[in-house]
Formats: sequence, structure tokens, C-alpha cells
Amino acid sequence: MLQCIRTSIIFCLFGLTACIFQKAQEEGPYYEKSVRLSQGLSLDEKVKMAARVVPDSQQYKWQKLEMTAFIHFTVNTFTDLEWGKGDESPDLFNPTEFDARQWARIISEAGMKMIILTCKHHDGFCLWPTKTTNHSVKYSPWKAGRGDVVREVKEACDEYGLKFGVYLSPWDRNAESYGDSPAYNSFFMEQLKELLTWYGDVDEVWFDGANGEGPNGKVQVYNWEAYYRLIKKYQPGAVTAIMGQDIRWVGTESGYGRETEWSVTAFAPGGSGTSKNINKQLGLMATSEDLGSRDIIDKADKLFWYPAEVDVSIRPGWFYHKEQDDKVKSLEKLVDIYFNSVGRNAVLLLNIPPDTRGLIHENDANRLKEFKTYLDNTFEKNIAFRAFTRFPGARKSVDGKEDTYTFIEELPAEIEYKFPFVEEFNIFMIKENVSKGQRIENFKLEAFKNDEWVELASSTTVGYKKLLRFPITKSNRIKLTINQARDNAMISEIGMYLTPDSTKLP
Ligand code: FUL
Repeated sequence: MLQCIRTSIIFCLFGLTACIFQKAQEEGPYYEKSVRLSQGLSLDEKVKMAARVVPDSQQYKWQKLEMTAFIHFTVNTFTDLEWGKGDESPDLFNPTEFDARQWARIISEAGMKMIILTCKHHDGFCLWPTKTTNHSVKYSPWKAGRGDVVREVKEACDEYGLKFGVYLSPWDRNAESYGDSPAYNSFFMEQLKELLTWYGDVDEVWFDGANGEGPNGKVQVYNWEAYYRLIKKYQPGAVTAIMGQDIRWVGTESGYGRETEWSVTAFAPGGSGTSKNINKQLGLMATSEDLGSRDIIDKADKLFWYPAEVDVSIRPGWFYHKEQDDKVKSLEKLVDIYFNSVGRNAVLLLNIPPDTRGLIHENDANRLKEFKTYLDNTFEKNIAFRAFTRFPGARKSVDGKEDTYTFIEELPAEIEYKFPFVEEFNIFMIKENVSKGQRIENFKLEAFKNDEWVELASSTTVGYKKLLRFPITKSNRIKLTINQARDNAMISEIGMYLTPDSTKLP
């Protein structure tokens, strides 16, 4: 009898746990990278499908990098130009103290996780000893033509634990074949193949959208699909960006993403004819304000996981210009950019152009140090870590673990968090579990002050990470309200922080 009771209790407990466990889960399906919306679906059905479009593993890994670095370096560095004409002599390329390890050290110490190098910019000069043209480092005086910038950068990235990406400009103002489409496509693919096969792992391939006419006004028709196939063949782990299939240009070069930034868009990736047609039909461009609202979803036949990358230079130009030495962006500006890129569901790609010595200039290096110190001091202590909460499962949003999350079925949901002491804070962070899709459409944050709830901030989308700033507030209770979501909401983490110097910075 006793045994029987014991067994029943165990069963009941087991059932209860299973029930609680089930509540924190949801049934599929999920759609990796894209989903087709068949005709006749209601808007609600379409929105639910949008909520279940998820990144593939490469896109998810990429998103977690948060901050990455761009390096613009080529003959332009020596001619003081932004866009070389393509007729520059390789003799011009001669950095006197070239040191890729200095770049990688400064960049990794600044907390960035990858370097994307302009292996070839629009002027066509190749930073590696390519076999495809004489317009390269091989024909320059640097290291008597025996140097290879790409190799040195890749080796430095490996040494400092950084990922490595290649920028290869499709537009080439030097190549004779440019504009003779089949000939240039095979020339370009040969260059791409060298970059993909000579240097080990490549993590991102960046195809610029800037494009001009070839000699005699000839227009080059790129074979994007063939380029993508080549990348899949030789570097299946790489993401392709901008005129690629995985990562979207945010649409500005100012460092600012959208407040409402959906990683699921109706905007079709890449440069293929099919994508162009879809985008033309929907009237969408990378710069459009809205790429993924309910209105857009309603018109779309297909949705894509296509997250945003925010590229911006630390100086006014993409390339080094001596007269810009005192125009390195201020700490305040860099911090603002951080909150409006990483803090708006995007990855920041910050350009740091080496100078004619082949070194990152002291002014840029010092600013990056200040930037890192600011970020460390700000995000060192999460006041909300292990906060007390009665909302079922909400402790998982303050446990400091990425892979656990608070699962919310009923909306609106009010989640209150209580801290052991009254604290000061002026930054709120919230992250969604985007491995299961991006869903939150509207939320607000309040603090309990003088016997009432006071609104601190509110916003629309969350995605991988949203950061919101507000005046310094003192309290030991905050309340997060998720007003609207496309499906069950899943909050992987929240944070409350205090900026170290809030008089200087917003
Ligand atoms: C643009 C280019 O034209 C600029 O020179 C720079 O490389 C920037 C990142 O992309 O399209």
C-alpha cells in the first residue's frame, strides 16, 4: 500500500514537472532562414509564420559577435582618395611600418570580434599576390613585392582570436574585362576563389553594393548565384553580407539602425534577379524605413531571416586621410552609435582605417580604448541579475544565461522584478531568444517611485538585443510589460545598468 502511495506521489510530481516544463516550450514548426506564404492565409496566420522564421546557425553565431571591425586599406591610403580611379600605379603602395598584429591587438582589446579587410576596393588593387592581375601588392615596392596583406591580417586574427572576413568589391575600375560580363565574372570568381582557398577559414564575405559603369559605358551583369555557390563550396561556414544572402545592410552609413528593426523581412536578400523582382514589386529597398511590419508581411509572398549590419567609420572617410586625424569620432558619438546599432538589434561594423605607415593611428587607438573602458564600466554590473520575481519562469531572464528564457503565452504580461536594495540605474537591456524567432512588437518599462509606477521607457521591437536609456532613476522595483507580440514571447535576458559618467553621456 505504502509503495503504491509513494508511486502515485512520484507520478503526480512527475506530471507536475512535465506540465511546468511543457509551459516553457512550444510546438514547432520553425522555418530556417525563409518561409513561403501561400495564398489565402489570413494576416494573423502570416504574422504567426513570421514569428517562427529563425536564423540558420551561421547567422545566429554572427549575431552574437555584436561588434566587428572593418579595415579600409589600399592605394587610396596613399593617394588620399576615397574612390581610386583604377589607374593608380602599384608603386604607390608602400606602408613603412606595416603591422597587422597591431591592428588585431587594438581591435580585440576594443572588444570587437572580427576583422573584415578590403582585399580589393573599387580601384581594383589587390592586397594579396593574386594570379589574376598585375594590379596588386606583388608589383608594389612593399616588401619588394613579396608581401601579402591578406595573409598577415588572417594570421594576426588567428593569433588574437578574431574572426576574419573579406571585402571584395564587385565593381572594379581597373579590370579590363569589367563590363564584358562573362569574362569579368570568371575573373572575379578566380579572385574570390583565391581568397576562399588560400588563407584558411573565412567567416564573412562582404560584397559592396556600390556599382558603376565599365569602360565605354558597358554595364557589368554580375553572376551572383555563381558567386554564392563558390562560397558555399569553399567556405560553407561563412555568412555573405550586403549583396549576399545572409546579412543585410542597415541602409545608412551613419551608425544608426532603426528603432523598429525586424530581422524577419519581406526584403529579399542578395543581388539575384528573383530578389530584385520581389523587392521591386513590394517597393522595398535596403534604405526603406519599414521592411517587416504587419503591413509589409500582408503584401509578401515570402519572408526571410535577414538581420541588419550597421557599417560606419570611426573617421569621416572610409580610408585614412591625414587631415582627419583630429576628426576621430568622440567617445560620446561612439557610445551613441553603440546604443543605436548593437542596442537596436544589429551588429556594429566599425571601420578603423590604418594610416600610410600601415598602423592604426594613435588617435583612433586611444579612442577605442576609451570606448572599451566605457562599455566595461557600464555593463560590468547588472543590477537585475538574480532579482526576485514572482512571474512564472521570470528568473530565467535574470540568470545570466543566454540559453534559458522566460516563456510568455498570455499578453499583455506584466513582469515585476525586485532588487534587494534601492539602486540607481539609467539603462535597460532586453534580449529575445531569437533562436526561436523575433516576436515582441511593443513593450514598456516602469519603476516604482514615490508609491507609484512611473514609465521609464517604451519601444517596439526587441530582437537579439535592445538597449534603452533614460534619466537616472532610483528604485528597488521595476516592471516590464510586454504589450504585443507576434506569438509567444521568449525573453532570454534583461539587464539594468548605470552609466559611469551620466553627466557627460546621455
Ligand atoms: C560603400 C563604398 O563605396 C565605400 O567606399 C565603402 O567601402 C563603404 C563601406 O561601402 O559602398
